[in-house]
Amino acid sequence: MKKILVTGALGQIGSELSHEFNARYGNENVIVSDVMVDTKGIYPENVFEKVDVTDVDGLEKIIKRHNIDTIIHLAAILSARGEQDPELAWHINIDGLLNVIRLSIKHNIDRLMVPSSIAVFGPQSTLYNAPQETILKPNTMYGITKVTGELLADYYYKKYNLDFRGIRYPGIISHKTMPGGGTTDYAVEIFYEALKTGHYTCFLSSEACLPMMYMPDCVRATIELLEADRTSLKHRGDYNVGAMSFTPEDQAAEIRKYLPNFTIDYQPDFRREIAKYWPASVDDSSACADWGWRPQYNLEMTVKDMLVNVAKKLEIDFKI
Ligand code: NAD
Ligand code: AKB
Repeated sequence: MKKILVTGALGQIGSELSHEFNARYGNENVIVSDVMVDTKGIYPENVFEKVDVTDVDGLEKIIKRHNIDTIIHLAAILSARGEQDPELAWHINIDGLLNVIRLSIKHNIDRLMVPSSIAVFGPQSTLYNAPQETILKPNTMYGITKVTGELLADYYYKKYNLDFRGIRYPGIISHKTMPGGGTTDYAVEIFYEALKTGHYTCFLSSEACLPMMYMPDCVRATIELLEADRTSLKHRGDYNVGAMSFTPEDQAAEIRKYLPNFTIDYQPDFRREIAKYWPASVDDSSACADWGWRPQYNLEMTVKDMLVNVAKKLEIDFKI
């Protein structure tokens, strides 16, 4: 890995992962890109390229200009926004991905990393300790694009020897960049409302139990898989990774340990139907065996750290 291109670098995951890449590989070797131009001061020390991943020529110019040999392709439309505009989700998640794959083969890209999601599971999947291999027939367009991405990873690995890797991320919790249009976004929003108003109205139902992960674990998992020895990997773009699972009620109870007056109520909307067929937990034994995955953050540690950092961001006086 000499020169890394990150697409979708202004998003929730990209904006933290790219900084870890800077620390690890040198900021001169990390080219960050997004369809948005406003970098909001996130990348003072990187070359930033504005590109739409559905524009194959624009992407190719960047790959050639910077001699890119590794691509972390994060640009995507997430689940909730994807249900509001399914064709857009297909266009960006699949046409954009095919552009990245096409150019990876043409320019001999050494390693391509593309996230998958717990959204690959569906009504016919085993939803408790969801296995690495199970029936994948999701009922959202986002899930369909993620299953397609996983199948393309296997296909291009076998037919073109493309080193394509990916993790089925759970819902990611973080405090630097707000999540963008997902079903698990509630698990981040709740901290802002708890601190600002002491109350949160949740768009999922109280018993919706979903797998979640704190950003430091997400960044570490991504780097561990990226750097793993190719010969030890038995899967390509679809590693299950687990960290913690909880319902909105569990999370509210944990927040109440530090903000005793915090209240939550429920006004479920269309996102409840999305969450209903996502797993409560995942079996990540393949990730553990193949590249040594071990989570570090549980709900208690995540809630403490989030409250402290969100309070700092909102300039609210709060101490644990
Ligand atoms: P995000 O929505 O926060 O960021 C996506 C970024 O992609 C945004 O900055 C957006 O401007 C950019 N983008 C959108 N369309 C684009 C286009 N046409 N060309 C270039 N850039 C474009 O998403 P995220 O949470 O950072 O997710 C990154 C990846 O991880 C996605 O593939 C997502 O499906 C996956 N994932 C995320 C989570 C999570 O909880 N955050 C969970 C599972 C999987
Ligand atoms: C979403 O809710 O869409 C994402 C995901 C789990 O893929 N956070």
